[in-house]
Amino acid sequence: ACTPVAPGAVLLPGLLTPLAGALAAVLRPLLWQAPLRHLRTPGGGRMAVATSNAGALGWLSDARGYRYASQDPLSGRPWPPLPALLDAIARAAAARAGFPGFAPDAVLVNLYRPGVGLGLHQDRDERDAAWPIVSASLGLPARFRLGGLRRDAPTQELVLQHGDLLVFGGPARRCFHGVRPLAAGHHPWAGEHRLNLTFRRAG
Ligand code: MD5
Ligand code: FE
Repeated sequence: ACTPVAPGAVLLPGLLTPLAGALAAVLRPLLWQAPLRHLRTPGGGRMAVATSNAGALGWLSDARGYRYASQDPLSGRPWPPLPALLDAIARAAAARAGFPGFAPDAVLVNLYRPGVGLGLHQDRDERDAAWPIVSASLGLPARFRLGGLRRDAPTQELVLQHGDLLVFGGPARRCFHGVRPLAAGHHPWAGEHRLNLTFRRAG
């Protein structure tokens, strides 16, 4: 199924479920090389979501602001390469949603625990917003909020489940969005966690 949830946003439900074991095998060494961490925000806070990256570029937040960088500030080394399996998943999802030729150069890994959410925001640190963002959800379900081009526009909610892929292109690429604080739960693949992978063409 290829379900449009808003103009430019396409849900591919459950597509990753059969790949969960293979995904665990590529994510484990990746997160060992570039561990999940709670970044500082420009306002002086600490992100509730823990993040890491793979690929030529990685998304960072610190006192200086938001940006993409080619090195992990924790190690001073390049981010781990984008595993071939992840690259293939992102390209296939984008193609199915109408974006052939998508070549991600960054995957941002987001780890949520019960009580942790992500406030409404836009993704605008990437060079060319003509490329979509591909989002993969694993582990505990999340109530995802999709709004409009203005922060005060009404939002719709959809539940993202383990294995779901969501492609944001076209008008949806610039929409405000967020994640409600996770409900407590246990997932056989992820324990008390939700893992979200967002594939981007950042540079
Ligand atoms: C998540 N992560 O579930 C989401 C999935 C982030 C983030 O929001 O910035 O890491 S990505 C959702 C997304 C990307 C681009 C556009 C839109 C949603 N949208 O228009 O709704 O952890
Ligand atoms: Fe976002």
